[in-house]
Amino acid sequence: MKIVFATNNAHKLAEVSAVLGEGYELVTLKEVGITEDIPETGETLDENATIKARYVYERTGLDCFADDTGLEVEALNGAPGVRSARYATDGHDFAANNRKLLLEMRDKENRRARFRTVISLIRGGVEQQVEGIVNGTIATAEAGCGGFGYDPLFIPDGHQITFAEMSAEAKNSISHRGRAVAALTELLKK
Ligand code: ITT
Repeated sequence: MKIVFATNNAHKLAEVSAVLGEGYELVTLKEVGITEDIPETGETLDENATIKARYVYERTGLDCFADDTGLEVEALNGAPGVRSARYATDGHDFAANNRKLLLEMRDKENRRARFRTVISLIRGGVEQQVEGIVNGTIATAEAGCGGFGYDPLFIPDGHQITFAEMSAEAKNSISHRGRAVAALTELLKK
């Protein structure tokens, strides 16, 4: 089954295709002629996932899905949340975002956080949403070089290492995105 995944993030594309597995051919935005950044103007992850999926559907009429992900830190009242990509700068500067997060967390005892992924699927013109959550804590220093984004600072519950220190398979098996894509797979089977 061919389906468009509305992302410009190559890391996400790799993670999602690994979890979706055989039987699904992910089509990229470039392949359907969308080369501009899709504006993420929503105030919530749910809104942004919807905006991205509708943007693609309205231009192509193809079945598609989009995810929006945020890191929600308890001691920062849920920040960076929906602004996770643009926490430190206007762009997707992972290193600057991690530096800012460590700075904001320097005197915080409560280091609880979660990653939340919302996926909006539009199939046959009908829209559905699923989500995936992983709880954990923010490390006191970066560790590991796998994954992307905030992975070097996120220690999932039940583990002593960050997502960036795990193999891609290990991260996918417990991550927010892995869980959301598992729910997406169930929707696609129906
Ligand atoms: P698209 O909108 O093109 O899909 P994006 O990078 O903007 O790509 P999101 O808005 O969903 O993706 O994610 C916001 C930021 O959250 C992202 O830039 C990363 O910094 C961070 N992030 C998302 N998923 C992550 C993950 O699995 N591990 C660590 N950080 C992640």
